[in-house]
Amino acid sequence: MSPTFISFLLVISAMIALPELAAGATRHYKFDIKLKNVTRLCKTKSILTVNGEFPGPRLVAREGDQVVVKVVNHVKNNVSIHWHGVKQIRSGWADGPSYITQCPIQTGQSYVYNFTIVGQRGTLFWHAHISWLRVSIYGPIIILPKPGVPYPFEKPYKEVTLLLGEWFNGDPEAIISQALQTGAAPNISDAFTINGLPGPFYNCSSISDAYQLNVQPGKTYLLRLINAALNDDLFFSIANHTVTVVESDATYVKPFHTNIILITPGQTTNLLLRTKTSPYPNSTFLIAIRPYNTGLGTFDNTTASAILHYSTTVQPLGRRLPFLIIPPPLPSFNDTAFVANYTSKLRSLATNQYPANVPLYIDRRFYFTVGLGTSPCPNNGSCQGPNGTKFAASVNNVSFELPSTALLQAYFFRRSEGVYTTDFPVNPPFAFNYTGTPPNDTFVVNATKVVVLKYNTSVELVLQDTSIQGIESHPLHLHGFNFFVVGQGTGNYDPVKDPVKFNLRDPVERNTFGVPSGGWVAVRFLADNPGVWFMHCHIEVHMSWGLRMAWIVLDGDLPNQKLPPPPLDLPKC
Ligand SMILES: *[C@@H]1O[C@H](CO)[C@@H](O)[C@H](O)[C@H]1NC(C)=O
Ligand SMILES: *[C@@H]1O[C@H](CO)[C@@H](O)[C@H](O)[C@H]1NC(C)=O
Ligand SMILES: *[C@@H]1O[C@H](CO)[C@@H](O)[C@H](O)[C@H]1NC(C)=O
Ligand SMILES: *[C@@H]1O[C@H](CO)[C@@H](O)[C@H](O)[C@H]1NC(C)=O
Ligand SMILES: *[C@@H]1O[C@H](CO)[C@@H](O)[C@H](O)[C@H]1NC(C)=O
Ligand SMILES: *[C@@H]1O[C@H](CO)[C@@H](O)[C@H](O)[C@H]1NC(C)=O
Ligand SMILES: *[C@@H]1O[C@H](CO)[C@@H](O)[C@H](O)[C@H]1NC(C)=O
Ligand SMILES: *[C@@H]1O[C@H](CO)[C@@H](O)[C@H](O)[C@H]1NC(C)=O
Ligand SMILES: *[C@@H]1O[C@H](CO)[C@@H](O)[C@H](O)[C@H]1NC(C)=O
Ligand SMILES: *[C@@H]1O[C@H](CO)[C@@H](O)[C@H](O)[C@H]1NC(C)=O
Ligand SMILES: *[C@@H]1O[C@H](CO)[C@@H](O)[C@H](O)[C@H]1NC(C)=O
Ligand SMILES: *[C@@H]1O[C@H](CO)[C@@H](O)[C@H](O)[C@H]1NC(C)=O
Ligand SMILES: [Cu+2]
Repeated sequence: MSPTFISFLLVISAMIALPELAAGATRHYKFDIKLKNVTRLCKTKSILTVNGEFPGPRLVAREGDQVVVKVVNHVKNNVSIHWHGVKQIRSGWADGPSYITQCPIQTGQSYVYNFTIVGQRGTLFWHAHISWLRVSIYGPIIILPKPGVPYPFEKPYKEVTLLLGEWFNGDPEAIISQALQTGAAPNISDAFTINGLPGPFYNCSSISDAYQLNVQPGKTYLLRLINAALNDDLFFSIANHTVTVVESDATYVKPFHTNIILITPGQTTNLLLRTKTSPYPNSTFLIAIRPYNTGLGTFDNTTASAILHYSTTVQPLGRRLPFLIIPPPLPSFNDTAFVANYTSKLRSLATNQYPANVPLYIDRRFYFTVGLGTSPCPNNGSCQGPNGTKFAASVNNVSFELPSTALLQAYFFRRSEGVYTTDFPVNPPFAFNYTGTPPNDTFVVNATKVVVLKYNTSVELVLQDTSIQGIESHPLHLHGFNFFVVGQGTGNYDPVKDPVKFNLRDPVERNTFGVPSGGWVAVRFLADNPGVWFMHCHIEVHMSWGLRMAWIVLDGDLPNQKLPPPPLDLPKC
C-alpha cells in the first residue's frame, strides 16, 4: 500500500459518519492486544496495539449505555485498560489501573470490562494503564447525548477526532525501565503525532506522514481533541482559524473563542471549527502542536503538524507540498502566563439542564504538595540522577509504591495487611517555601499509603506545586470522579486569603487539571462512589517516579451505595 493511500484511509476512518445508536443499549467491543509493525520517521518497529490499529479503535456509546469490552492479551507484556474519565459508578472493578483496581491481564488471558455511562456525554479516551504501554495503546471514547437530546451548541456538519500522541524511535519500555534503574531522567520522545502521524517537518518525514483533514467551506466541524501524549502538555492551533471551546473532559463549558488551546496529557477538549466561506480552492492550513514545559530537564521540543485542506472531494494531497503552509503562531514553550489566562476561561455551562453541583459545605480538607524529589542511591553513588541520587516524585513527600496485588481486592476482601496503610498525610509533613528555595533534604519516602473517606464525604483538595528540581505543571488526574476547579494561583496557597476568591458558581468540572507551574489549584468533589480510586500525575515519567496515591471511599449504608463483588474473571496476581 502506498503511504498516500494509507493517509487517505486515515482521513476516512476519523471522519466516518457516526452510526445511528439507540438508547439504553449494550455496546459490545473486543480488544485484542497484539503487535503491529509501523513505520514512522523512516524506522519500522513493532508496537503494541489494540486490534492491530494505531491509534486504537473508537469506542462509541450513548449516555446511559452499558459498555462491555472483552480484552484479550496476545502479547508478552502484562496489560490493563483504563476508561479515562468514565466515572465507573459502583463498577470500580472495571476502572483498569494495574495493581490499583485489578491485577494485570497476563499473556493469553482475558478480562471483560463491564460498565455503564451515567450522566456524562462528550469526548474521553481509553488507554493502557501499566508502565508506559499507553504510548501506543490508546483510542477515543465518544459518548453521544441520549437520543433526541441536542448538543447545547450549533449542530456540527461533521465530527472529527484528533488524537495527540508521542512517538519514540526506541522502545519506551526499555527507556523507562533503564531510567528507573540508573536514576536518570528517561530519554525524550522523537516526535509528537496527530492521529498517529508526525507531519511533514521532521527529519525523514514527508507530506504523506501528515494527517489530512478535508473540509468544505462554510460548515461547522466538531473537533474532538484528546491529549494522549505520555509526557507533554501541548499547545494546539490551526493557522488562520479561530475555534470555539465547547466541552472539556466530557462536560459542557461556556463557549469561548480562541486561536490557541492548551491541553495536558489526560485532558480532552471539544472545539467547533467554522470553516471559511470562500477560501481559494484546495487551500491548505497547518494544524500544529508543540509542548508547554517549564521544567529543568530536556524535553521533546519538536512541532508536529497536520493539514486542514479545503476541498469538495476527499482527494488526498499526494506527495506534492501544498501551496500554502504558514505555521500558526504558538506561545513560547514556557509561557505560563498564557496557560493561566487560558485555563481561567474554562467555566461550567451551569444551566438548569447541566448544573454545576459544586460541594458548598466541606467535610474534609487536604493540602498536598506535588512535585519531584530524590531517592538515595542504593549502589554507592553510581546513580545518574541529581548529584548521584535517583529521580523520584511524590505527593506530600510520599512516593507511592505499587503493591504486588491490587488495592481494591485487598480492600474488598479485608486483606490490607502488608499491602497498604491508611495514614496518608493530610498536610505536607514539613513546611517550607514550596515555590521558593527547596529544602536541603529532598529525599522522598517510599510507601503505599491511602486516604480513607466515608461515603458522601465532601472533599476540598489543594494541590501545591513544589520547586524541588524545578517548578513544573503537573496534570493531576482523579479516577472515579470529576472535580470542580474552584481556585488557582501562583506561589504558595494562602488558606486565609485565597478561599474568599473561590468560584463556587460555575467552576469547570473535569477529571484532569494542570497544577500551575510554581502555583496551586483547589478542587472539590463529593466522594459518593465506593471503591479505590487512583490519583496521579498524567505525565507518565512523574507517575513512574511515584507521583500517585489512592483514595478509598467506603460503602454507604443503603444497598445502592455499596460496591458489588468482583466479576469472576477478575485477573489474579
Ligand atoms: C514485523 O516485522 C518482522 C520483521 O520483518 C516480522 O518478523 C514480524 O512477523 C512482523 N510482525 C507483525 C506483527 O507483522
Ligand atoms: C455486566 O454487568 C451487568 C450488571 O451490572 C450484568 O447484568 C451483565 O450480565 C454483565 N455483562 C457481562 C457480559 O458480564
Ligand atoms: C493567514 O494569517 C497570516 C498572518 O498570520 C496572514 O498573513 C495571511 O494572509 C493569512 N492567510 C489567509 C489565507 O487568511
Ligand atoms: C483541487 O484539487 C483537485 C484534486 O487534486 C483537482 O482535481 C482540482 O483541479 C484542484 N483545483 C484547483 C483549483 O486547483
Ligand atoms: C524550543 O523550540 C522553539 C522553536 O520552536 C525555540 O524558540 C525554543 O528556544 C526551544 N526551547 C528549548 C528549551 O529548546
Ligand atoms: C522562557 O525561557 C526563556 C529562554 O530560556 C527565558 O529567557 C524566559 O525568561 C522564560 N520565560 C519564562 C516566563 O519563564
Ligand atoms: C488573555 O487572553 C486574551 C485573548 O484571548 C487577551 O486579550 C488578554 O489580554 C489576555 N490576558 C492576559 C492577562 O494576558
Ligand atoms: C548538588 O549539590 C550541591 C552542593 O553539594 C548543591 O549546590 C546543588 O544544588 C545540588 N544539585 C542538585 C540538583 O540537587
Ligand atoms: C517564597 O519564595 C518566593 C520565590 O523565591 C518568594 O518570592 C516569596 O517571597 C517566598 N515566600 C516566603 C513566604 O518566604
Ligand atoms: C541548608 O544548608 C545550608 C548550608 O549548609 C544551611 O545554611 C541552611 O540552614 C540549611 N537549610 C535548612 C532548611 O536546613
Ligand atoms: C524507592 O522506590 C524507587 C522505585 O522503585 C527506587 O528506585 C528507590 O531506590 C526506592 N528508594 C528507597 C529509599 O528505597
Ligand atoms: C505480570 O504480572 C504478574 C502478576 O502481577 C507478575 O507476577 C509477573 O511478573 C508479571 N509479568 C511481567 C512480564 O511483568
Ligand atoms: Cu507531574
